[in-house]
Amino acid sequence: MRKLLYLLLLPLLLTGCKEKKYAPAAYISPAPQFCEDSAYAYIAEQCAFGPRVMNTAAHDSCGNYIAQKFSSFGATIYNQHADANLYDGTPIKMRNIIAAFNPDATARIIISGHWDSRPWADYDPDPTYHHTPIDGANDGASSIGVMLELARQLQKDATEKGDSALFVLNPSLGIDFICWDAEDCGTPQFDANGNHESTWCLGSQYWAGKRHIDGYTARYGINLDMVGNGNSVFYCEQISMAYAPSVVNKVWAAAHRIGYGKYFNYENGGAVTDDHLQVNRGGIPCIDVIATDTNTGGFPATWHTMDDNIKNINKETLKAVGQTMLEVIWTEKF
Ligand code: AHN
Ligand code: ZN
Repeated sequence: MRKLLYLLLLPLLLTGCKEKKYAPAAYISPAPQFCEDSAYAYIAEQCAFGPRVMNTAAHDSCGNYIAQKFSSFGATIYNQHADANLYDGTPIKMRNIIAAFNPDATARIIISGHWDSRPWADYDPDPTYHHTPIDGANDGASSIGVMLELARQLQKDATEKGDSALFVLNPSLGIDFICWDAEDCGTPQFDANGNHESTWCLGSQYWAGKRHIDGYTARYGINLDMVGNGNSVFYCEQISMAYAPSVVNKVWAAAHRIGYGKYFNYENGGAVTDDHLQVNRGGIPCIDVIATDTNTGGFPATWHTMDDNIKNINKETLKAVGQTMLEVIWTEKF
């Protein structure tokens, strides 16, 4: 009886070996390694200016820093200066910063995030801080930190290939890193008149109506928001799914291919009023990669609180998002 069992098992074992031998090789990504330490350093440098609140010296100095960094990585910089008004009528001076790689390529993608920080910690558990500006290490600086590291990798790749071309990876692909201003000065909780969607995303609203280059367009956009805290997961955001489901799929599939499926969950999330909505309204399909807190199911625990500072930046989350973005860029087939 026992002998018979072995005999029955034998072919099974053999097939097992065979399958292993001819199993497809593990996926090897063509992308370079995203350096999360580097992204972290760019976040710390933004925070060191102080809160990047509209109409402040810290804001303006940090804007110069961001433009100078992208420029040092070989990008062509476009600035969009514009006037707008806060929810209460206060006039503000905005600056959208656009860093273009391969500026002459007609097939372009946008990678964006906002660079301003919220003027009020109006969700802080301690009400005495509700009128205090926040560092916005996660809410603001994390997206720009990841984008700067992506830009550094583009330059590094061109240099290593010994090509004088700025962007040798794919000559027909152009990338625009867009740093939105005035995203986060939407109506505060303490204002009795209530929240209005139009008070958020002022920089991207302006750009949707008037591009930095006449007639500018892009194939698609990926907006990053709050990509730097621990306990973060990225669900398929609903406005993204309505306007740009194939872009969601492209990014989520890239993450799963390289082992970051834990971070990029295929389940549906909520709908978030964010800069990607303005880009979509402007006619370019754009998604939002925005964190949900794994503990609460809401925005990250530091959201609009004094705790949104460099101490709560998590390098593993930066790596998961940054490496996924490199995978998307390096496998784009235009
Ligand atoms: C609203 O709260 C209306 N939108 C969230 C967008 C946001 C704020 N992202 C970061 N800060
Ligand atoms: Zn915010």
